[in-house]
Amino acid sequence: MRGALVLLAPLVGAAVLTSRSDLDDCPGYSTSNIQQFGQRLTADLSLAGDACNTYGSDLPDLKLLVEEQSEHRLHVLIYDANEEVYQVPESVILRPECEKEPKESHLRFDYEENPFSFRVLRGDEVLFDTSGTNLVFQSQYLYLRTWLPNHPNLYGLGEHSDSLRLPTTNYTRTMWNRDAYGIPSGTNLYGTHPIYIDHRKNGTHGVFFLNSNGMDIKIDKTEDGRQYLDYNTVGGVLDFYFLAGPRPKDVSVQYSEVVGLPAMQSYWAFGYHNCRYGYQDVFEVAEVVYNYSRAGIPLETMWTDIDYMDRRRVFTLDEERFPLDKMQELVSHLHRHDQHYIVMVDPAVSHSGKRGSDRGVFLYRDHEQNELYQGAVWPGATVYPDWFNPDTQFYWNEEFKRFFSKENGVDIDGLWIDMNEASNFCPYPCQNPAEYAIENILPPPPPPIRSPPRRLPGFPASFQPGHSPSPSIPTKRDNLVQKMGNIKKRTSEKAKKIGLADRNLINPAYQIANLAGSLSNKTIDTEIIHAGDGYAEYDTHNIYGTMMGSASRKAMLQRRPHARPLVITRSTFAGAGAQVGHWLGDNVSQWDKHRVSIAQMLAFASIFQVPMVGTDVCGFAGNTTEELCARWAMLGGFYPFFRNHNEFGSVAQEFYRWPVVAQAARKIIDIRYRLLDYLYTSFHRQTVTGTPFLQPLFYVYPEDEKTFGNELQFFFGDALLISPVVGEGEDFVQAYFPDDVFYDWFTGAVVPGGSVTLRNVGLTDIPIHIRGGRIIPLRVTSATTTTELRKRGFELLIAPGADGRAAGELYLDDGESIEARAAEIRFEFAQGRLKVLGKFGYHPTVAVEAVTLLGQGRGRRHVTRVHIELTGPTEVKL
Ligand code: MIG
Repeated sequence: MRGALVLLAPLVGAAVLTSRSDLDDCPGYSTSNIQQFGQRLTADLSLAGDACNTYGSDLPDLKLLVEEQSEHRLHVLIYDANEEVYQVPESVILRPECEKEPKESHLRFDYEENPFSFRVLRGDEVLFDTSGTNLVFQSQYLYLRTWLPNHPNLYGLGEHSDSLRLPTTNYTRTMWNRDAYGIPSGTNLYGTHPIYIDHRKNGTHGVFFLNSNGMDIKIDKTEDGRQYLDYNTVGGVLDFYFLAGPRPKDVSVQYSEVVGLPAMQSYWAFGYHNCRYGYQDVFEVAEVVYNYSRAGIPLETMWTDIDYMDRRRVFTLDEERFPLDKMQELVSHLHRHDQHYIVMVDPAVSHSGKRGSDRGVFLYRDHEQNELYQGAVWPGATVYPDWFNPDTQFYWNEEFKRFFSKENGVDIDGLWIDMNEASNFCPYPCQNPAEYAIENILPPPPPPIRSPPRRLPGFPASFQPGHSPSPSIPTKRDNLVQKMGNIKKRTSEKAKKIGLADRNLINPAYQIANLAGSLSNKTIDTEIIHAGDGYAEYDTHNIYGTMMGSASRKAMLQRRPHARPLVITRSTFAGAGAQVGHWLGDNVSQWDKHRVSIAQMLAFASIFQVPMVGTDVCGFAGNTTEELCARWAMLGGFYPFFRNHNEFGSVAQEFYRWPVVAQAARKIIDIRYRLLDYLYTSFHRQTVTGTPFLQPLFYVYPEDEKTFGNELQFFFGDALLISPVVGEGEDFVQAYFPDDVFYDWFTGAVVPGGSVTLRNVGLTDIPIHIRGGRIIPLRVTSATTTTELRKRGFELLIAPGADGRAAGELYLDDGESIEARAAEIRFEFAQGRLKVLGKFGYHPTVAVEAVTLLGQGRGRRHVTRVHIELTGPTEVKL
């Protein structure tokens, strides 16, 4: 019978194969040698009967390790006794330590010995319960099921474009990073974040499954109506972190203690960014910069896509369209105007264009034969850096140093990395990537350079019509890159946790529901073995993008050692936020993608600890419309990462293209910039405490059931409730206001609690409400750049709560240094008195110039002119 199942595997597909009955025959494990000392329990688990070998061979001997790591974190690890099975390397996720003397744990581990099953409880409440199902631990398949209460409120398990609160029947979340053009719902997208939070009225908890193998997490009910969630993964070990909560934001903080706190960003990074794929030449890029300034829309950062590259090869310039001298003039123009510049880098390096001496740092198909692995992407046949090779960082640093050199290269301020799932256009088995590229990828020769350039006042003469192009300085291909060290031989005989031998690394019997088909299709072959310890791509595919992110962050750091690097990546794994920000990939210029961006942003910022996040404003694929682009501009003003980006060939959508969109953009950038220190302060708090600064409503009102399914409104910082218009042709919002005091941002009016229809929301409007009890630091006026903005004085907006009190914070530093001197100021308001407290390690050049007090009556707002220096504690009577 079982043999038949294995034979059927490739034909039937994953969905049918995991029916319980197939696994019911598996014997489970029996427990022995149980030892408990202090906060730690260990035991041996032995296969309790005949192997069922469903999708590989059952491992006879396992070990159990349970640690109460802190009062709110329980670690449960089930691994192979020989420690051969792959585990996510510590270099990617440094494991948290146990607290030396933890307080008594809020979580309790409870288990059955034979067959082994376990439960995790908080008080009397069962949070996780594997009883009645036998866990399966095979060479290429692991299975574990937990029972859940009916109608659970589950969130997380990204990256996906489904509802924020996950469906609970017939739902599969597949984790296998994929170049997911169009971000279809119900499919695996670019990143892997196997954490869910389970929100119940009497408390919230989180479950993080630390595993990077391909997996299906299934949420469904049994035939007799029992709710479950199960894990089906093709490798790795069963490594769980249970996070006790009890509030949603506690779970987020506790998760940050496992995967790391997110990276702080520079002040300018929160400015407005413009990008598009398909700018033809450096003149067109300059023209866009010019048009923004002419339209009076503050442009903080200009971006360039792969268009700048010579035949789309990384670390090269198209010498005709993006010659170095012009690129340098463009960058200095931007810098002189306090603007910034970012370009894209892809991981895949052109096979023919690569530097000969650095071959050692790419992936090999066959180390012995010295044969490189090749795929096919934009530049044709390509090779891929092997981030496990210790020399790769050196290579990457040198490429960055040379190509992005301030003196001789393109002096970028931030970095955009793409295609790092990794993407490979050539389907498996990619026999002849070069031929595939010629037939399917390589574009026809591009049109001649567009001339003459347009008149661009403010740009150097060489950008103006009538100027004859000077011969460009060729990009040097010199011998900066030293001979790379010889590739290290695979040393898996000694190293542990690298991966079992003798597996089918291409077609495991259990097929996850990867939309791209087999594991290796449209990516790097999963049988490729990495340098160094010899990890298989089969196990490490989902961390490729994150490893590129951290290598790129380091490479940016060695160019500018003191500045916080802005690295925006497409592919992420759990914990990536400590190094990078994320844009949500190739969305579509459609209303449903505009709408789902809210849930996607919240999942990344609030749950996954990747708070520097945003989706392509106005939409990437397809053609946007004036209405959609205006609405998206207003919503994008509240994305932490605010960037307009568009696909090659789609109608132009820079904010100045339509009068209404331009007006919307000016208005929302004005509001965002006045709020920029509030954003910066809230974001900073997340980077030091893990407290999410963007929050779904249930994070703030965890007891209000009406908030649990709300995914269209959100808190921006803990004081502002944003309620965007989400439908085409609509000028209203069906909003919900929890039982609290909320003031209208524009009028100061108090809104009643409950479900409210907000009407007459024009294309240049977005409802913003201030939560009572908070003080928001504002700049008195906005500015055209964030550098200018920092010269504006402050205004404190006081929104008293029902008790008449309010409090707020302001974090200040130089805006870019990694080790910055800082001020952490707290404002407290009660009975007409404002106190300024805190640490004053950084002195801004400006003071608080105004205080606005919102009243409880309709539209009451009282402005007092003041002069409060933010250099030490003080108290003011208003
Ligand atoms: O195969 O660089 O998601 O933002 O414009 C497409 C071109 C490659 C995908 C990215 C998109 C970018 C595009 N890239």
